[in-house]
Amino acid sequence: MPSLAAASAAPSTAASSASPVTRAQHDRMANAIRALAMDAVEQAKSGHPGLPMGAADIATVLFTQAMKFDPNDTAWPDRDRFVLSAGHGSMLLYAVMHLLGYPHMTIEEIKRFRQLGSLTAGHPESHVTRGVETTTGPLGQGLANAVGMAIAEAHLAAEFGKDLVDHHTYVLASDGDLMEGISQEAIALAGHLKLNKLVVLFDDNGISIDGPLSLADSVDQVKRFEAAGWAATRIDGHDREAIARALEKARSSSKPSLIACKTTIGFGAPTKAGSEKSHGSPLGADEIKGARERLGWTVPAFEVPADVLASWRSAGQRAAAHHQAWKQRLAALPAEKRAQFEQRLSSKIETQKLAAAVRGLKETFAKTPKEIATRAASELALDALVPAIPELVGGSADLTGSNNTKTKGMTIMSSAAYGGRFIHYGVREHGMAAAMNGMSLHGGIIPYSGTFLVFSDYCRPAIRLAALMGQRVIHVMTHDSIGLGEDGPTHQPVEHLAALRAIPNLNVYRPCDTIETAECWQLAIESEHNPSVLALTRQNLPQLRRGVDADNRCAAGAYEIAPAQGRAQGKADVSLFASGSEVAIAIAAQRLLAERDVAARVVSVPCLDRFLAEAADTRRSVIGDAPVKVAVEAGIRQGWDALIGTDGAFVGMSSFGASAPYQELYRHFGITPEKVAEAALAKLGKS
Ligand SMILES: Cc1ncc(C[n+]2csc(CCOP(=O)(O)OP(=O)(O)O)c2C)c(N)n1
Repeated sequence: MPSLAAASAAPSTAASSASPVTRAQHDRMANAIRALAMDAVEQAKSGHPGLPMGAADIATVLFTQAMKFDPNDTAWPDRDRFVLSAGHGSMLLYAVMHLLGYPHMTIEEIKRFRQLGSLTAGHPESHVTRGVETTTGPLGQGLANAVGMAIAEAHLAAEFGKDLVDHHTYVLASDGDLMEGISQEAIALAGHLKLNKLVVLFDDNGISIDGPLSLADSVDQVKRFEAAGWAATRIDGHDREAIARALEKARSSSKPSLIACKTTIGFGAPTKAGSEKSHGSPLGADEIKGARERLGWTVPAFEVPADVLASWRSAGQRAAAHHQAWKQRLAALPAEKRAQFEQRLSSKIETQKLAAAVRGLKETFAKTPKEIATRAASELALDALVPAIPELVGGSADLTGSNNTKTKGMTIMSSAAYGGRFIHYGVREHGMAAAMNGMSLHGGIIPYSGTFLVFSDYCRPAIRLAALMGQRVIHVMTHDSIGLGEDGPTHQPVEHLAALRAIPNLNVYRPCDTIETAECWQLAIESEHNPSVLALTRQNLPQLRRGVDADNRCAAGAYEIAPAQGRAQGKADVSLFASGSEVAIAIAAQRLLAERDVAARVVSVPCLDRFLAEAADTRRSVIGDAPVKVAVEAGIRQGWDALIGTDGAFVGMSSFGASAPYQELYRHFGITPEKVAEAALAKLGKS
């Protein structure tokens, strides 16, 4: 094992069980975290002091001896990642960042804990605070994000080599994190992929909100992790040397590592330590006074003694030389490889390559129109996009053949081949979606995945966080309506499009044919700060777009795909709005209406979210001023009133589906050209 001297030169690969500080120094450094957490929570009159006080020893050893990072460059690609999965303990992270010398994490920010516009939100928010690696709070998500980060590290290391990519991902997880179901998916995937640079420190304090953990849980976590293929150990989480030793061992493990650290929640608080009373509310003045006495902390609130701060600040600089050496290695690379790496980590994709690939697809589809399902069109799109966009890493939650997310050229990512670009996530939709967030946060990867649209419910908490964080993750969700047929109502999404559209900052695409599918893929890949869902059909659809449009017509979210015949642009008796598989139905209805001398126009709405974000003028001109408006979508009405108003007619679903061949279901539920035409005629008083 490398010596202590080596630890300061190259902290990524080295640490020593012998601490560089004395026990007394360590205690004072850890107590600085405890005091800042107590003080900030007290001042905010809200927050969670228990975890930061209990886990202060773990954090002190981790950040001052094991981790490599540069407070002055939070975007350094080869930094170790730290994920505070138990986001309620946010003051732990803020205190550590302040003590280490992250320039923006000033004492003023600590004093503004939980206040509007501060960098110290109630739970850590990566989109608000540089140096916070992911937004946590919903328990279990951070742990699963970290699995994605470790996957990204392994993948990029395989591609670019360990000279550029060689870092660890550390997680602090609580009882709550490990009780959440998502943790099982994450742990199993990490064990299977042998992500040996993932280290989970479990804050094993035996307390949650309701009281002792024994009220609700009796899992042996060490055995549980071992069963999933992890190296797992149990230590005293207040013993700095045991923590250092365990970390050192974890770093040389061939498996992911769990270190279960026995701690006392609220450590130092005279009456509330070891009790749920310290979990989630200010300790109160008397308790804080008592804690200060016990901890020997004599300075006033928000103050840190100069010697303690100096120790922390010097720890913050431990990796400076390492960072410098990394920069030199990068600079010494052949220009092309360096440019490739910098491009990959910049999160700026090569838009010209993307545009060329999409143009090629549109030309091919225009030349030989195809009547295929949009899931199949998506596969054709991916055949062109995956080679053009090296950031794309695909996968599926055990529905690869149904989701069409694996292109012919893709190889599988495994513990023997991290360079593979397709991940078999197993039947783990939630873990998959959260791991995708982690990959995107890590950088260098645009993850896309596959499952059925109905199982978006199983992914939803992670998709919501992707939207909150503004992460580019792409969910291919096929079998997007009753059009999937015989599998029946358990598998037929009805409310899912509306439910996903309700998530701010998420774009839900539902293309109507091959060309729209290619365009929607382009938009999803270009959306650097939005997650996307591509809702795709199982059943074949006619190709409605025939020419090659230079523009991406889906970009505005809605456009007139079939103008009213014999009328000036936008002038019509009826406007028909539809998405996906129902656009063809609307066009057939347009023909039926023409037979009744009714001029109807059809507006395709591949992305309602994008459309509603357009300027009012654009929206008005696309919606048009036809006196009758009808929307048709094989889902619920919710959301469509923004186009058709409360007076508009809606043809779609208002109940669960049923098990039958899909053509019969469309007839049974009245989603047919005839019913659309009837709805329009009724509104015109012509029925
Ligand atoms: C998904 C989810 N459910 C519920 C909560 C509310 N919550 C916050 S912390 C917590 C449990 C606290 O116990 P533990 O995780 O052991 O943290 P500790 O008490 O040790 O700080 C709960 C239920 C949450 N944040 N996320």
